[in-house]
Amino acid sequence: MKTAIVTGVSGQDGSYLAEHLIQRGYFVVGVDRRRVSDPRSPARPTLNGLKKCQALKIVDGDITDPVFMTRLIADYTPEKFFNLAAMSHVGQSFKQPVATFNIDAVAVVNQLEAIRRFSPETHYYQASTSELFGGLTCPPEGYNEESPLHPRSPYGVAKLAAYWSVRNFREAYGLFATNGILFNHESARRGSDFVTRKITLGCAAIAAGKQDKIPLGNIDAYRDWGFAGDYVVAMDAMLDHSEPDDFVVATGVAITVRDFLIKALNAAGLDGGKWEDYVEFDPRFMRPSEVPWLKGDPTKIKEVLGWSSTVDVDGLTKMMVDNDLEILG
Ligand code: F7E
Repeated sequence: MKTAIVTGVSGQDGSYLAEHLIQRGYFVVGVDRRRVSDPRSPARPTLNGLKKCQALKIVDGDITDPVFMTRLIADYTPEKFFNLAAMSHVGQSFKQPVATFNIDAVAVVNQLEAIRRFSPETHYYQASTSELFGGLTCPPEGYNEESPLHPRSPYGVAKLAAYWSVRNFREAYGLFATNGILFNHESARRGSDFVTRKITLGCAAIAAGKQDKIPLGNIDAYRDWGFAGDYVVAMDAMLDHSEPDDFVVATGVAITVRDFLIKALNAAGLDGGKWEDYVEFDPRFMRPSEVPWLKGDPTKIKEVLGWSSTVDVDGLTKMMVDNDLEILG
């Protein structure tokens, strides 16, 4: 049985990826931080679909500990290693820039070095991000693999260091190390502090009479939102490719946060035309430097790997709102 290590396994992407790999016959070693379980809410709800699955082993550990990570890599010498664990909230990264750098950059160098020394045949995937581009000068056709990089947050800066570390280990030591430059990808498993889920949960709560307004920051930002379940297929395909390379993963369509809100209100049976009635501006959700416009150009991944997204933003919004209406009654 082929083995894959997935860090961040209980997150949105990690859980979809574990399901995908197990379906493909892999034994998945999922890394998750140890946490005290709360009897009121089950631990790792994203992994409910894999309960008692023999092909998934959860290992408690912190990716910032190089001893833990080196031992894990040396013990399993996996076919594939997916680094999905991260401090992934852009706004929060301004408050914890050093922790963000340790988790999102330094830990990646440790992983690459452990792979170089103890498992050099492993195919390595780094969860890179559209935040590398910064969104100040988005070309009309969208950012591609050759676009200039200008991160605008401590998160983006750390991910940039990780991105170049991956390329450097590939060039210097010949590792099969890849960057998946993923644009925003969402689902019903998205954390409620990211804007799409905050909006879909908010719309469902308003429809159920449990909330009046959704507090939001900058609703003029454009994002290219795809479905996370699609994007994990792209990650895996990158590691099955004949050579290591970096790929943009996106839908090629960008809309504003405001337009996403309008779609979500309509999907919840409310009047999207009256969106102003359902929102209140809250400066706490503004960022010191904003990323105004992110749209990706997925031409390369389509041509080279034959991947394209299967869910558009309307389908995605409906999927998330339907889920949240069910949760909130
Ligand atoms: O913000 C604006 C916010 O936090 C989207 C991460 O997965 O994708 C994600 O980063 C936009 C921004 O995602 C609120 O200012 C307005 O312009 O959902 P978000 P993100 O920052 O784009 C990239 C690709 C990653 O790699 C990241 O890990 O929405 N916005 N009002 C708000 N955002 C939040 N979170 N909350 C608000 O109330």
